[in-house]
Amino acid sequence: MIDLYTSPTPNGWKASITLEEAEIPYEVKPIRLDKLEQKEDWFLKLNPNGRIPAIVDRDNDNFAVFESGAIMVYLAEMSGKLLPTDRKGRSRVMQWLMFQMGGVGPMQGQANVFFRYAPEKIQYAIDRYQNECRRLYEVLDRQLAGNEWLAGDYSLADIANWSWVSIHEWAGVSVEGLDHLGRWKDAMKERPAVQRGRAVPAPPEQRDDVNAEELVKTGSKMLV
Ligand SMILES: N[C@@H](CCC(=O)N[C@@H](CS)C(=O)NCC(=O)O)C(=O)O
Repeated sequence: MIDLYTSPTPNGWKASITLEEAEIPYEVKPIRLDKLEQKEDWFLKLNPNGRIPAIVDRDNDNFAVFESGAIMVYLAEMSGKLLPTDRKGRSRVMQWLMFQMGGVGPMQGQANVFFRYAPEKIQYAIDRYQNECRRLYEVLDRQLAGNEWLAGDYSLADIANWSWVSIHEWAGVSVEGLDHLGRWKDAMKERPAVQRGRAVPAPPEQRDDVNAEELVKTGSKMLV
């Protein structure tokens, strides 16, 4: 049994969708980012970085894992799913997972900050992060032109990148003209496990902290 500490954000969905796809039993422990629960001492013992997601593997001496990419790999290895074991296959998935961790995630995160949360509108910063994000989406689109999934069979690579691409509008980044990305996005959305994982910690309509106004307030709070 895995305890998943999470919030309704792309990095959180990476973990919940992986759990769903890998069919690993888990219990959701919602973290209210707007209440800065992720900065409390008890949580910093699980994740010294003070961010979601984090997991605790109750059946492995309560072993705690932080960083969404590391969580995904831990869960894939635990289940034997979503990450091939041959060296080339594994490397292909890791390359596209790292592409998300080092590229799409940070760039789109900064696009969110400057486009949505920053108290001052700095056009240079907005353009820089939105353009870089669009460039990364174009890389994904080219990879998907000749491949059904990003790295061989359906894998962690698809879950990680999709979790961010799925909220491109919030970052103000267009996916216009990226037809292969669009086809892949739709295929991802059709997967029942993706739908279940995307609804964690709770479907948006059941929450009072995920409307646009509250998200901007929460995002602004995290900048201090
Ligand atoms: N590199 C980390 C990033 C985690 C992260 O930035 N999480 C955000 C939500 S998507 C968060 O917890 N923000 C709260 C804060 O900054 O205090 C990962 O991939 O797990």
